Amino acid sequence: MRIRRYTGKDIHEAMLKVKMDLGSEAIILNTRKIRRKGVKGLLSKPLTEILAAVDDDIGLKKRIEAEKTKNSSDEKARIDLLETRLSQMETILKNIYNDTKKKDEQKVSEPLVKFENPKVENTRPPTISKYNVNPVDNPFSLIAKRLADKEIEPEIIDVLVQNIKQFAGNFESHDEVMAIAEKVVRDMLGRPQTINLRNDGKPTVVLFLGPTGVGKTTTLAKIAAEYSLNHQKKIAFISADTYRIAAVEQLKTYAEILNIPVSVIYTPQEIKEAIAGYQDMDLILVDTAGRSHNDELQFSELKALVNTAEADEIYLVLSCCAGRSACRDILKHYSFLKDFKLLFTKFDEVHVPSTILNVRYATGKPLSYITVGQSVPDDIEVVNVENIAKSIL
Ligand SMILES: Nc1nc2c(ncn2[C@@H]2O[C@H](COP(=O)(O)OP(=O)(O)O)[C@@H](O)[C@H]2O)c(=O)[nH]1
Ligand SMILES: [Mg+2]
Repeated sequence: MRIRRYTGKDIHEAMLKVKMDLGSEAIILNTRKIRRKGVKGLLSKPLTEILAAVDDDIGLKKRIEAEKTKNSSDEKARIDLLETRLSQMETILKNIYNDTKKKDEQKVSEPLVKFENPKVENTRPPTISKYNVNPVDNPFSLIAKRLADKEIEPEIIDVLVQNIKQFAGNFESHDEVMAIAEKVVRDMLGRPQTINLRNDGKPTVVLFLGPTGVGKTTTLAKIAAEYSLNHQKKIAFISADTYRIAAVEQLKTYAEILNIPVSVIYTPQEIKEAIAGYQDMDLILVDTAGRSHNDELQFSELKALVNTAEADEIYLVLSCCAGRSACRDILKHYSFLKDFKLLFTKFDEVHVPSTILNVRYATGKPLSYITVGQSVPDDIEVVNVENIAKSIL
């Protein structure tokens, strides 16, 4: 890690120096205003000083970045190819299923498996599985056990295993069933959706809600950096988190670094005015206070804010670390929301992102971004459902 100080006549000049010297991977540790020494300092405007750091393995990071960019341009072609292959695979699966079905007409007794799907039972004659020696070896039971070990809700396991069976038919090789299982989990996770910018010249208003400490403010800054630095969009922040002075200060610090205007509102009614003041912006990101679940007054204020803001999009921000019962509790409190997307933080702090599947199933709402560390602006990605399905299974 290398740490250096840079000064400039304003934040832009100082940031430029940071970028030229340390590159875009630099992390900003602190910014402050300083004066030149002596009489000259008293007469002139204060300078901006930035304390910035960069990891020494920056070369490695660069290579990873280059690889990422290459991959994303190839991605469309890859998805097309995969989709074609998948539909070919489905046809082959169906054919083999029909063949096996005929052959199995005379065979008897099916091994005892949990999560039997009655519909499949009624329409399909009993079969003998290669795995019928011991139910534990049955791939469906194995999958069910794995999911249960990973704290996936029992109801979800039930649905998943039914679907896997329906797709898998009589496929019995472990690898084949696992490949199908992954596809079923991916389908359940759905396609992630990101911010959809309006194209009528009006700003897109996006609200971030969620419990205290999940990472709303940090995430807002990451998204703002992405849209302002990489997409050249004009961004404004509105902070509705006035419960803690530090919360507003935190947002203001990011705003200053990114040169983004901020307005602070103290009552839900003020949001209209704040939005009206930013009509020349492309994107307005609204930070809110995490509410204590038990404080009904705070929640009714949050509801009022949601109703008054008439935001284009709402993101419910949740931590991957939240356990099953905590999640249920949180979702109950935010059940007044109609349309929203799910944004998960602290992916880097869990081994298996089971919470993502549990919450996705419980709400039926689309996934969006995922944050993978504390670093602003780097540690945010669009959810990769392939990776999540793999690690859940
Ligand atoms: N490990 C980890 N920490 C995070 C992540 N996102 C945010 N944090 C940390 O979580 C803490 C609370 O973040 P903050 O944005 O203030 O949360 P808020 O109260 O929801 O606004 C801070 O220390 C952040 O650095 C993440 O993806 N991974
Ligand atoms: Mg905050």
